[in-house]
Amino acid sequence: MGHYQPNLRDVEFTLFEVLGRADAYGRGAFAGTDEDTARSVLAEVARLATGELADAFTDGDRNPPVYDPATHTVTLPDPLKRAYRAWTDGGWHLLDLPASLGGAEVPPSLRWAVAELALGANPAVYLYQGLAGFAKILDRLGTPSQRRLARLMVEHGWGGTMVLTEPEAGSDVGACRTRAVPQPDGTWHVEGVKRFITSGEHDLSENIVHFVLARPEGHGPGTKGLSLFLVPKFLVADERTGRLGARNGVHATALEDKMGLKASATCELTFGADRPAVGLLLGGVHDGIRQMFQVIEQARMIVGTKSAATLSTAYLNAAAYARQRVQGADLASAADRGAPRVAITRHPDVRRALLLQKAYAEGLRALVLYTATVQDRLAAAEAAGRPDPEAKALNDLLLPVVKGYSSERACEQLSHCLQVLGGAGYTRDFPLEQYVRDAKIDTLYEGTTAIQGLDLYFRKIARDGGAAFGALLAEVEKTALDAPAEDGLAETRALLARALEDVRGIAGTMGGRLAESFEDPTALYQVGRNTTRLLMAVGDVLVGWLLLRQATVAGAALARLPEDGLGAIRARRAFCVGKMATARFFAQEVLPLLTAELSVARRLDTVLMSVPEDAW
Ligand code: ST9
Ligand code: FAD
Repeated sequence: MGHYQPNLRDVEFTLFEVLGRADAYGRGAFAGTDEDTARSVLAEVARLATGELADAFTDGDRNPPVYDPATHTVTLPDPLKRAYRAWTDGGWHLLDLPASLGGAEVPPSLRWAVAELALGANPAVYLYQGLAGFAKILDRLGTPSQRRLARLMVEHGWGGTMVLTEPEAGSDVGACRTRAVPQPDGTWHVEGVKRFITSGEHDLSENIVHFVLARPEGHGPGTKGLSLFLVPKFLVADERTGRLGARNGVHATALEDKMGLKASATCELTFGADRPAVGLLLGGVHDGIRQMFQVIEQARMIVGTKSAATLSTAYLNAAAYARQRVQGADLASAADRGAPRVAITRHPDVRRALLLQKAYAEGLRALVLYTATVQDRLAAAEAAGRPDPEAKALNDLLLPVVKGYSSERACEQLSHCLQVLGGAGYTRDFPLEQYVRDAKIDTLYEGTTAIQGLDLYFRKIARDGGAAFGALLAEVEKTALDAPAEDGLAETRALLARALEDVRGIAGTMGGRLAESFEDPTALYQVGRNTTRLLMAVGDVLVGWLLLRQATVAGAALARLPEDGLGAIRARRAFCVGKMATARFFAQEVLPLLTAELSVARRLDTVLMSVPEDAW
C-alpha cells in the first residue's frame, strides 16, 4: 500500500452536498465543467496521486536533489522527474490556465480540490508545476511582449519562481537590498543575493523565469520602493519560437539542507555576480509589491491546502494502524487480568486523539473548499465583468486563516497522528515522520503564522472597520441560531453560538486597545500579543461552523436512509454518523476553550514587554 490515503468521498461530499457546487458548475463562466466532469477529473487525479505521484514521495526524501557548485546546477532524482512528467503529460499542470492562454476556466473550487490530492501525495511535484499560475500573472500584468513570454512558458513548460527573501529581508520584505539598474535598451540589471528560493534551480525544464523583487536605483525604502522584474535563466533569442539565447547572469549558489520537503529544491540565487542578470520590469510599471501579492495570495492558498492535505492522509494512516493494533484491555475490564486484548481504537484516549484528528482534517478541508467557493464567486464575477467587492473582501479575510491557522493546526495534529502509532510512528517504516518534517515548513514560508495573524487583524479586520469580518460571523451565527426539527445537534449549535461570542469578544477587546493606541502607542503591544490568538480562535470557530454544516447535511441524509441496509447504504450511514459525531465532539472538546482565550485576551498584560533583555 502506498503512503497516500486520499479522502475523495469527503472531498465530493463537501463540494457537492455541503457547498452546492453542482449548481455553480456547468453554467455561466464554468459552462465547460459540469458536475459529472468534475467527478471524473477528481477520480482521475486521485488515481494519479495514489499511483505515480505517491510512488516518488519517499524517494525524494531519501535521495534529495543534488547541487553541483561547479556548474551551479541542481539535479533532481529520477523518480521525482517521472512523477512530474506523469503529472504534466496528463496536462494537469495547466488546470489553472485562464481562457486568455487557452485554458478551460475550471472553477477554482475544483482546482483546489485537485490541488489537495496532488499536494497530499507529493507536495514537491505540485510546487514545481506552478507555471500556469506564473503565466497567468504575466498574461494579466505584462506588456504585450511579456504576454508573449507567458505563452512561451506554457508552450515550453518553463518553470517559474517567486523571489523575495534575502538574508536580511524575510518577514520584512521591505528591507530588500537587491537593486535594479536601468539600461539604455529599456532592460534592467538586477544585482544581489536572494535566499530560500523554491524551485530556484532544477533540471525539469530548459528555462526558468524568476519573478524578482528588487529596488530600482533611487527608489524609496520599504516595500513600496520595490519593483518586480522578470529574470529568465536563459534569455529568449526568438520571442516567436521561444528559441533560447545566452545564459543570463542568475545562478544558484547554494542548495539548502532542510529538515523536510527535501525533494523541493530551495536555492540561494545570486544575481549579477559574473555577468549581468538582465531583467524586464513587469508591465513596464513600478508596482512590485502589489504585483507580487497576486502571486503570494495564490501561494498562501497552496500552503493552506498542503497542510490540510497532509493532515488528511496522516489521519487516515493513523486510523488504519489503530484499527489493527491490539494492545491492552478495554478500560472498563481493566480489573480483569485475563480480559481480552483490544484494538487501541477501544481506548478512550486514542479515540479522543483520532476524533480530533478527523475533525481538524475534515474541517481544514472544508475551510479550504469554502474559501475556494468564494473564489468561484470572484471568477464568475470577473468573467461577467461586474466586480464583487464583498466576495473579494471575504476571500482576503479568509486567506490568512487558510494559510496560518491550517498550517498551525495541521502541524500540531500531525504530531498526534504519529503518536497513535507509538514507536512505529517514529520509524521510517511509516510515512508519519516524513509528514511531520515535510509539513513544518507550512507555518514558516509564505509569511509565518505571526505574519498571518498581523495580516488578519490589522489589514483584513481593522482596516474596513470589521465589515467583512462581521458579515462572515453573521453567516456563522445564522447556522448557530438555526433551529430545525430535533436533529441531535442543538447542543452543538449552542456551543458554536457561545464560541462565536468569545471570538467577537477577543476582536472587540483588540479593537478597544487599538483605539487607545492613538493616544498611547504602547497599547498596540496589547493588540500584538493577541493577533495569533485571534487567528487561531477564528479558525476554530470556522471549523466548528463548517463541521456543523456538514453534520446537518449528514443528519438529513441519515434520516432518509434505511436502518438495515448493507453495502453502499451501510457505508453511507457510517459516513453520516461519523460526520455528526465529529461536529459534536469538536464543539464539546475545542470550542469551550475559546472562553479561556477570551479571558486571557481581556487581561491587561504587564509582563510581556517589560521582561528585560538580559532576563531571557
Ligand atoms: C515563499 C514561497 O515563501 C514559499 C513556497 C511557495 C511555493 C509557491 C509555488 C508557486 C506558486 C504559484 C503561484 C502563481 C501565481 C498565480 C497567480 C494567479 C492570479 N494582500 O502592510 P504593508 C501589499 S515567498 C494583498 O504596509 P509592509 C499591498 O500592496 C516569500 N496585498 O506592508 C500593500 O500596500 P497597500 C513570502 C498585500 O510593512 C503593501 O503590500 N514572503 C497584503 O511594507 C504594503 O503593505 C512573505 O510572504 C495582503 N495580505 O511589509 C513575506 N499585505 O497597503 C511575509 C500587504 O497600500 N511578510 N500587501 O495596499 C509580509 O507579508 C509582511 O506583512 C509585509 C510587510 C512584507 C507585507
Ligand atoms: P524572520 O522574518 O527572521 O522571522 C523569525 C521569527 O520572528 C518568526 O517566528 C517570525 O514569525 C517572527 N517575526 C518576524 N517579524 C515579525 C513581526 N513583525 N511581528 C511578529 N513576529 C515577527 N522566499 C521566497 O522569496 N521565495 C521562495 O520561494 C521561498 N521558499 C522558501 C522555502 C523554504 C523551504 C524556506 C525555509 C523558506 C522559503 N522562503 C522563500 C522564505 C520564507 O518566505 C521566509 O523564510 C519567511 O518569510 C520568514 O522569513 P525569515 O526566515 O527571515 O524569518
